[in-house]
Amino acid sequence: MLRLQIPEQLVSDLNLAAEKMLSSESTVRVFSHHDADGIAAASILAKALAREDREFHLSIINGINEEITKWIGKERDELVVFLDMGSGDAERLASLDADVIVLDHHTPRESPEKVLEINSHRYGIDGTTEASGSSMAFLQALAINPKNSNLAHLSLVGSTGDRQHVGGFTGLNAKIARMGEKEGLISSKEGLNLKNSPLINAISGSCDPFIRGLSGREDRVRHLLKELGIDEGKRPSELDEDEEKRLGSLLLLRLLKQGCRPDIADELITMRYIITSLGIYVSEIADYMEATSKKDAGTGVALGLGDEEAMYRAKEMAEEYAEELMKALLTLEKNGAREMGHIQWFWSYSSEVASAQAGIGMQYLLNQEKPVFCLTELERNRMKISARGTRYLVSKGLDLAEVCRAASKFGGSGGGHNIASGCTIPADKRKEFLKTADEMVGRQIRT
Ligand SMILES: [Mn+2]
Repeated sequence: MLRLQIPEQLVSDLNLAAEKMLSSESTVRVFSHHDADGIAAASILAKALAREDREFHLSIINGINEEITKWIGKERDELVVFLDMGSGDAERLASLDADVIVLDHHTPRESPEKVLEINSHRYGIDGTTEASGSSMAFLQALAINPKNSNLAHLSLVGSTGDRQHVGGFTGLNAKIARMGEKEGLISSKEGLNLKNSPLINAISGSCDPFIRGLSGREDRVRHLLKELGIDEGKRPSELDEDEEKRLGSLLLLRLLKQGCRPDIADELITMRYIITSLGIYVSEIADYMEATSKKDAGTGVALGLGDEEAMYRAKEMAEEYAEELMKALLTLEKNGAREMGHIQWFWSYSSEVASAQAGIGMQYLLNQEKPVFCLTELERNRMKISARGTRYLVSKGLDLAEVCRAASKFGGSGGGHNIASGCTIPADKRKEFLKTADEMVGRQIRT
């Protein structure tokens, strides 16, 4: 813990939480968030508790709603831990008749006194860029037992799932990456931000970066590689320096030409972290986890715990998910988004890929001056909205968490980060919400 040089108050709060978990006479009830970060965080804490022979019961959930609080009441849980969520749910947490620990990195709001809320932001660590739910779970695991430092790679998987690796890990994440390298868990090397599969697949199957005219189009990629004189069967890691340079600069040029901001196009050459025991990129495991969060979160947790069979299943799910996402991105490439004064929006037909479609669309396909709102119809007259911006827009004042919280004015709820946020609203309030969002963003971004 000292090795990570984290604030003293944070250390003492983590120690207090560890003590509660280790001394609890009842089962530790753990809830974690339904995405790659949440699943990685859950795996980390599950492993740490199992190593201490602590009994725990884990569920992966979408958020803390009334159903969940009722459930906790019925179970008569005494000690409840929320991972990658909980900050901002003050009222619901206050109503619980249990000892509650929150390990989170989302923008905090007021929290009831009886809750031990360990949110990175409260200790001066930026939870949008420097720490994920998994980073917080990893710190907690270290407080439980320093031997858990050998879970550092899972922490990075979670942070990557929350896209905190973009531009290289910083702050707490960077410290954890160094710890992982020192322990020999991971190694890093700069390279092309593509999957390490044969180039023909790595480029045509690339959703992120989405390269206009190449992503989703095998024939054009084949043609391009032929022109460059590069063997389409080679993997990115097998390219010699000259080949990597030629291919890299060509792809970079294409990204800039399609309207990508330079800071995003630059991500094409990035630090690649490899999990040494598996020989697989951290980002690929994050993709596996993200896919399991949509299809079967239990497989994701099993993968995090080191189950080989789960790894195989998760890989299949990731391939299936990538196919669906590619289809959605090609549709967005073709149709674009509808623009209002300060925002843009589009419909997604798949709630499974909607948030990724919005995030990637924002970075690679859409107008860079306006955040995007992606709409998906849910059952029972509800609608899900995923809002995505860029670091550039945030630097100009954009705060999508504030915008999505406005959903409560329309009988919905929402929140998140300044750069990425989400909400659900009654479907018939769509126009009113978009109008409000447009006005709010207009006030936030003053040019
Ligand atoms: Mn998270």
